[in-house]
Amino acid sequence: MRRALIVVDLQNDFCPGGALAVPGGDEVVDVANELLAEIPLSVLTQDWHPGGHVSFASSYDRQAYELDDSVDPPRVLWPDHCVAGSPGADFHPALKTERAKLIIRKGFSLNLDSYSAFFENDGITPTGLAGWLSSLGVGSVVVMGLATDYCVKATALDARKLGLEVSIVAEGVRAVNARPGDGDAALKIMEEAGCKIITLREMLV
Ligand code: VGL
Ligand code: ZN
Repeated sequence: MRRALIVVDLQNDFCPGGALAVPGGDEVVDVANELLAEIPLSVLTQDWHPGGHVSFASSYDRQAYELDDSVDPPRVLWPDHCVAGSPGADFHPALKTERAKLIIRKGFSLNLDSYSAFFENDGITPTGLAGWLSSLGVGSVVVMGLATDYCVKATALDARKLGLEVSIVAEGVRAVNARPGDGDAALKIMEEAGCKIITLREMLV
């Protein structure tokens, strides 16, 4: 059974100084580069939104990080981030993108967000990643990146739903923590769904 690496959203806007900065987000780039050297079949995801995107607080004249509870489940409204083609949407400059075999862009529909690398937030519109992995005989994925409490969680949970073995590299994830503890809660939910939380060292032996 083949194994693949999924590196989630290591983009400038999710790193310190970016529009939706995840604390310590840039610290995981070295971890990504090590894993990209180790695991030949690798995918980078790239959050890639049109201006005026459904997830942007500015689309409603609301404040960033406000909770929109007019939808079920309630969603966080984000600062404008990862606008397609903008510098903030670029990968972190130190990420060795040349090692990756596939780049999956997500969140490009104006009225539908996509946290997961597999399905948009309607839960059914595929990104194509599941087909790519299954056509290559991948049964096991290693997941890392940003952010633990949103796109990493959604990606890991969808991978489990698709029947994949999932390992999350502990040093390779960082959380937004819009509410304190969100990152730890997300790790627990992933673990309960059958994801293994492993260290980089365990991964490399
Ligand atoms: C993400 C919020 C909005 C993520 C993307 O990569 O976790 N979070 N867009
Ligand atoms: Zn986004």
